[in-house]
Amino acid sequence: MSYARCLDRLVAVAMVAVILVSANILGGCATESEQVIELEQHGSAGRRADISKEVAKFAPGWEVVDCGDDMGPGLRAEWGGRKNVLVTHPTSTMTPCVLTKEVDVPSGKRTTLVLCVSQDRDLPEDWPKGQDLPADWLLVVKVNGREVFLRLVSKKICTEDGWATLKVDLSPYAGESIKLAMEHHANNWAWESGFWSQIAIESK
Ligand SMILES: [Ca+2]
Repeated sequence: MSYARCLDRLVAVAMVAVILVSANILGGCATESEQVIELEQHGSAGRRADISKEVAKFAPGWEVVDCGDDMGPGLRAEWGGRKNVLVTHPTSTMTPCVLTKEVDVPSGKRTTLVLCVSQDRDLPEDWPKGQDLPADWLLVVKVNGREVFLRLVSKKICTEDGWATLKVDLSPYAGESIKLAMEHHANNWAWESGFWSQIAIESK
């Protein structure tokens, strides 16, 4: 959402929940429990954008529902120093954008969901100098409807290049056909765009 709209909405924001979360991460990101402050507001439902073709091109086999149309979601030829970047956005504070895929997890191998993600970093022209952009969004990964991973995607978890590599172990489901879902939730309804430079499932 735009800076002006964000300010308008932030005035109306009311805090409704504080969620303590912890998540297991393999790889180069922090593993400590995080406190995620979820701010909700009423009446913020937005319009949806159909980015199904872009998602199919970026990550074959994945489907998308409930992508909001704020901030121009879809594929960008280049963003954040990387080429071919997918942009998603929640529809509202209550309705995440969801990417899903049916996955046959092979037996006898270690299977991992590998994601490279980032958050908005485009400063508005009138943004106060020296003040960090409060850009973040909440990533939830579910297997067969059960939450197996949660992470607040923000500058804090990214490396110097501005990207975070997140890994979710799918080996416990070896030999099974699972429904994998990645939910992009809003957090604070401010700078909620999610950026994906990689969505991959690796079996070794
Ligand atoms: Ca946010």
